[in-house]
Amino acid sequence: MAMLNFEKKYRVRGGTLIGGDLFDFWVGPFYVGFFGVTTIFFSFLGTALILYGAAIGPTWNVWQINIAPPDLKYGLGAAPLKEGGLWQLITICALGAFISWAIRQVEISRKLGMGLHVPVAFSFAIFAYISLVVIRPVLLGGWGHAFPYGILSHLDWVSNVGYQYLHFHYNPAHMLAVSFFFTTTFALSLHGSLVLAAANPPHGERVKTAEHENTFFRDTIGWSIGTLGIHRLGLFLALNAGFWSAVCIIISGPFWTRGWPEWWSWWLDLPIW
Ligand code: BCL
Ligand code: BCL
Ligand code: BPH
Ligand code: UQ8
Repeated sequence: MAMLNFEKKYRVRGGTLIGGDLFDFWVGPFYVGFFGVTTIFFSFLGTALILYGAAIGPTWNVWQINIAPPDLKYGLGAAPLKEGGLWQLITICALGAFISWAIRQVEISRKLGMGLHVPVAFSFAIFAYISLVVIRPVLLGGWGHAFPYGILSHLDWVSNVGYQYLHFHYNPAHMLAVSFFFTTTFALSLHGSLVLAAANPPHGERVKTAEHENTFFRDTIGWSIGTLGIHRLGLFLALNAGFWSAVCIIISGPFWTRGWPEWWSWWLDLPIW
């Protein structure tokens, strides 16, 4: 991709966290940097290990390829390659790739003199992943509690773990997470439609202003959160969705071992009935 003229101004040296000028350059549109190299390294290695796992496995059917974590008998130890060791190496690569990706975003933000909001937001997704494959398995004492890497097999894991707690919908943190996911989509649909309605009028008509946007919602619901506010709200909702997801799975097992419907007996036990 040709470099746009104005981009020269933004492609400046510095802002790196490690290694000074080493790898401080661009390849086509991509900024590389030390953490771009580590991203590529972990991504290639992890993907190659998945392909190797598929090659020694029973099927090339993409839906059914499955790389499972070790049996519970290995606890928190290292397992032989073909009995979960592969999963352990792939998990290390995935963690390396995701964390490198976030740090590369930090370097790019620093070069541009921008806030660190995007990498901070991404770190909530990484936290959710870590809660599934590190935090909960460690608290339960076995890598076998993590989810398997396969398109259908990871869905089986979600369903099985859900039913292990009889009715996962009764998990209060899951309720919060689900509600935040719904609210995030609700907010984005309001925002996307409002901005397009104001800023993308039919041919020949005038582009409307933020005042129009404010007025639309004042007319409709009596109040407008404002053009900056909606972005703060969106970020708040999305990060809470990720955060409460992580909480809902970390507490399932380590902090509550019975069915989730039973948790609600505190309500019936209130002394006010
Ligand atoms: Mg899952 C579905 C990936 C964790 C529950 N899940 C999906 C699919 C995709 C996927 C195969 C669509 C996701 C999507 O649009 O996301 N899941 C995926 C990954 C992780 C993960 C990569 C991870 O943590 C590293 N999933 C989990 C955990 C559960 C879970 C364990 C709670 C979050 N997931 C479910 C349920 C469903 C999925 C339930 C589905 O119904 C859906 C499905 O259809 O499954 C068959 C939003 C993100 C984007 C749109 C960005 C683009 C992401 C692309 C599509 C990801 C491709 C992944 C690729 C096939 C993995 C291999 C990588 C290569 C080796 C490099
Ligand atoms: Mg539930 C979890 C919604 C029914 C059992 N459930 C979740 C949460 C979410 C949800 C709140 C998953 C989101 C998440 O964690 O994202 N569940 C939900 C809804 C219903 C529902 C809306 C519904 O009925 C309408 N759940 C049920 C039923 C149970 C049940 C009742 C099964 C029978 N549910 C469970 C279990 C779990 C959930 C068990 C969980 O473990 C899960 C959860 O909270 O997990 C934390 C977080 C996002 C990630 C983990 C993705 C991380 C992505 C990483 C960092 C990057 C990947 C990059 C990729 C590889 C790159 C690809 C290559 C590029 C494309 C080039
Ligand atoms: O760059 C990005 O977006 C363009 C970052 C990203 C983000 C960001 C980014 O900035 C943010 C703010 C979020 N995600 C936010 C969130 C929400 C939480 C706040 C949450 C709902 C969420 N992301 C979820 C998800 C999901 C879900 C729900 O499943 C997926 C699949 C993603 N996010 C995916 C992504 C990527 C598109 C991107 C991103 N979120 C991060 C790209 C990245 O890290 O690239 C480096 C790594 C690779 C190119 C490949 C690594 C390959 C591994 C070594 C092997 C694969 C292992 C894997 C465990 C196998 C899984 C198999 C599955 C079938 C289960
Ligand atoms: C082999 C190879 C890749 C070599 C590269 C060469 C090399 C050595 C590079 C090193 C650097 C490096 C590490 C490169 C990595 C390259 C890779 C592997 C890239 C993978 C990219 C990836 C993860 C893609 C996933 C994209 C995807 C599926 C997204 C899902 C759909 C969504 C959510 C799309 C988002 C649309 C978008 C671009 C939004 C951004 C945006 C936002 C959020 C915004 O608010 C806004 O308004 C202010 C915008 O307009 C300005 C936006 O664009």
